[in-house]
Amino acid sequence: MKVKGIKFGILGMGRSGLSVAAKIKELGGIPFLSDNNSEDKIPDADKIKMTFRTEFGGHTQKLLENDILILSPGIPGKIRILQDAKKMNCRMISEIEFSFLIKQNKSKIIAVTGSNGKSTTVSLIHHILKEAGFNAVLAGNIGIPLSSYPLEKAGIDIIVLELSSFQLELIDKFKADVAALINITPDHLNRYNSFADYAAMKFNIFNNQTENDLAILNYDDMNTKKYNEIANRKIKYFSLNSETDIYYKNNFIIINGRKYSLQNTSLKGPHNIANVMCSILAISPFKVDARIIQNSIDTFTPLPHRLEFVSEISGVKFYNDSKATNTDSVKYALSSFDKPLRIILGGAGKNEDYSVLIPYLINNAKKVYLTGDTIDEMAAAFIGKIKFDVIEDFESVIKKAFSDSEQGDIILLSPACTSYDRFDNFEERGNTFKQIVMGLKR
Ligand code: UMA
Ligand code: ADP
Repeated sequence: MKVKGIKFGILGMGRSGLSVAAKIKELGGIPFLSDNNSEDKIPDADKIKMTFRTEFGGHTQKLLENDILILSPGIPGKIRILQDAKKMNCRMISEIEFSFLIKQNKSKIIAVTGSNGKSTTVSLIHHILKEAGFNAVLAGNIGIPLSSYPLEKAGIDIIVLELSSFQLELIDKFKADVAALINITPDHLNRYNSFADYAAMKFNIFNNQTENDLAILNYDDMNTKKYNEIANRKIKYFSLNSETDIYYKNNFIIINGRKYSLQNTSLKGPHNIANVMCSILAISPFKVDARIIQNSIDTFTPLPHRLEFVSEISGVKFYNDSKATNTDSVKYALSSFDKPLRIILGGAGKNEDYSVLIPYLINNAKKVYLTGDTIDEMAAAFIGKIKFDVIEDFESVIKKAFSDSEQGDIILLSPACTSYDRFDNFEERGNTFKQIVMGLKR
């Protein structure tokens, strides 16, 4: 892609926007950054203004004076300025597409999407590849913009890329050598018109693949298993229940007759077995020694905020699952323990139907505690079906769950919602939970 001398209008001054603007400048292009937030709300606005041409407090027609628009993932396509841009046939791409277009051909891409399990899976893939000696980098929705790497230079063997549905919206030429779709369950329904629209974005991960590329699908997920339009490439399935290309049987993961043990892994729950299977399939074209794979499964440290054990106080165990921001991840959390738990639910909602949790709560919850902005919505879904306490304050809800507990109980924060009602992100919510728990210990 020619960048030198080209004018790029970039929407969003978050991680993606700033990273892609820096790359464009480095390659001789002319970036113009636009954000709908006012200057005082953008961190380091002074520095940004000194480095780039900018506008704050709204996206104006100035954006349309550029040759190409690059959208940060958080920018919904329906905003006014983008409607104008469409009418003018202005070229619009994502930060992922731009990065792909400047990348060295030799650097391979393993891309992973899904409603849940992306970060765990890409982190495990990256860990295995590093252990095997590849120069592999981890990028995308996990928090590191793809454009922040020296993609235009030789040296990167494999890019392990986590892709959200947002990042799959504006891709065109993007092609993954290996593309995996872990699952599709309701999420982000506040951005899309329907579940079908959301699911369609996820399938974009297979766009442009050819017979030399590998597509990985979950045989247990009705929404991905049935997908039969992805001809012209190799397809491999993973399953917890059926003997597919890779599967789970008698406590072993089996692929081509070879067995991997999960005896020493720190990952918890059946969903994580699926993530491990997906990871093994994803690295299969790269010929990694089986001993290295087994050793990597054994040594992988699970990411924080995903069913993370925090502490045990007076015989009560606390787990932080702050990254559980939709109902499906909460279903898996509830199925990952062998005894009923006290679960803290609630936060900022995404138009999900919370009643889908009822059977899981009946079977696996000792008591339910509702907090956050979704209190009314959740209470309306649960009333008459399950008992719950309502406590608005985050610290108080944790203390109440603890004071109700007896020895042997488990308290789990698994909110089924984003954190934006009270916190900047899921990490802040999870860290606050951990601090409060450690306070109880003291
Ligand atoms: N903004 C506008 N106009 C708008 C809306 C937002 O200018 O109409 C501005 C905001 O004021 C802000 C900037 O856009 O200054 C933020 O852009 P962004 O939301 O795209 O955030 P980034 O910091 O660029 O982070 C993005 C991803 N964020 C989202 O998809 C919302 C990060 O995923 C990702 O890690 C990062 O790129 C690097 O690739 C986060 C996320 O929440 C973790 N992802 C969702 C999820 O996992 O559920 C999809
Ligand atoms: P993502 O990056 O897709 O959000 P994470 O690995 O960060 O995925 O996990 C997010 C939440 O989903 C956590 O609560 C985790 O326990 C749960 N989870 C992880 N893998 C899966 C899976 N394969 N299916 C359902 N839930 C999962």
